[in-house]
Amino acid sequence: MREENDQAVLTVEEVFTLAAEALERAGADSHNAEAVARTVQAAERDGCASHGLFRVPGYAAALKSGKINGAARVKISKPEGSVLKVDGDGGFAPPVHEAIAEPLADLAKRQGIALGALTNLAHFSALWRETELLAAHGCAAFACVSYMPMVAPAGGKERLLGTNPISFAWPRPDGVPMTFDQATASRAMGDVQIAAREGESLPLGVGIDADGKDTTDPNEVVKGAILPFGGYKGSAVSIMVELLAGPLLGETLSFEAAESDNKDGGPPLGGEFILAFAPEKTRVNQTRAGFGGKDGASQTHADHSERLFARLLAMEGVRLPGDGRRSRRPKVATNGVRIPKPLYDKIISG
Ligand code: NDP
Ligand code: PYC
Repeated sequence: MREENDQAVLTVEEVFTLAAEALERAGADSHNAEAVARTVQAAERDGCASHGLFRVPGYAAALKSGKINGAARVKISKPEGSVLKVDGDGGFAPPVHEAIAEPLADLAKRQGIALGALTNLAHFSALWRETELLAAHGCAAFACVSYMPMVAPAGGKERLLGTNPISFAWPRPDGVPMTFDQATASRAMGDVQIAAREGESLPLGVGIDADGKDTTDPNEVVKGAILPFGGYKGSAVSIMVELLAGPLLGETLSFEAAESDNKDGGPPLGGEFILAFAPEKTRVNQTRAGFGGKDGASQTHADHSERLFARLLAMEGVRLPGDGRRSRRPKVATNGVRIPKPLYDKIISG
């Protein structure tokens, strides 16, 4: 680590070590600490400041308060039809994601589609890691998770919904999936908190203050609520996430998670909904003309989807989601990962 202008500058390798050691000091065993550190490292490698080292103090607080089991071992039940029930043993989500990718993909390849019904885990990271782990096994994947109330539903003035992210990954022949991963709020809370830390203002329409009035001040939004993305449409998607990650799995809604949380600043325990699809099982073998193939010639799902990606990329100004994140890697590798020195000190001092 070197210091520059009140920032700590780290290599991507140092990010892993910093995170893993902090989590072990806070009480996690190496299995859990290293899995979380891989997720933190991947976020920083891709320039996702809101879900990298920024989250380590929260992870550590949840370990120290005893809310999270730092020695958790994922329990994967025998599949029931297309459902794979997974108990996170009260631990963090990343070790669960690493453990289930292969069995969930295998189940999808047998059944066409498989639901990873994840319960009793704490999610505090970006979701693209779990959908991309499944894409690496040849599956398309969708994941969503709720959190604690931070978002006012459309028409409302008070927080009720989580920032409730959704991620989708589609495997591609070159091994680099098309992935999107986005909060269903107009901003992730992490980005609102970082804007507050940096003294920046937010665009109008991102959030409201505690009195329900529009504000551009992130400190006021932290006390009030973020608005859903796209008005009532985003609000509807966020409600769907609450239902899929909560009642569908027998897990908490965001407001219930907050009611039982000990408010240590770390993530609450809850559920995560992950669907894996095996396109080779779900697709009709399409040999008709009109889908880009020659009449009578078969076409795979991969050939077919590449037609869409080629059309998209042929348009000026269009890029695929996920490519922005990957394009940041060389710059991060050259310039290093930069975090405020007070955040570094907080991570080191535990
Ligand atoms: P962003 O708004 O930064 O990005 C959303 C998606 O849009 C990304 O897939 C991004 O791809 C894509 N995108 C952005 N710009 C373009 C463009 N010009 N063309 C095509 N695609 C584009 O994400 P959010 O701020 O909503 O969320 C940030 C992170 O916070 C997510 O990783 C999310 O999982 C995490 N989060 C986690 C929560 C939790 O409870 N664990 C809660 C809320 C959020 P690219 O990355 O390539 O730019
Ligand atoms: O940035 O909104 C957020 C968030 C909540 C939980 C993890 N990240």
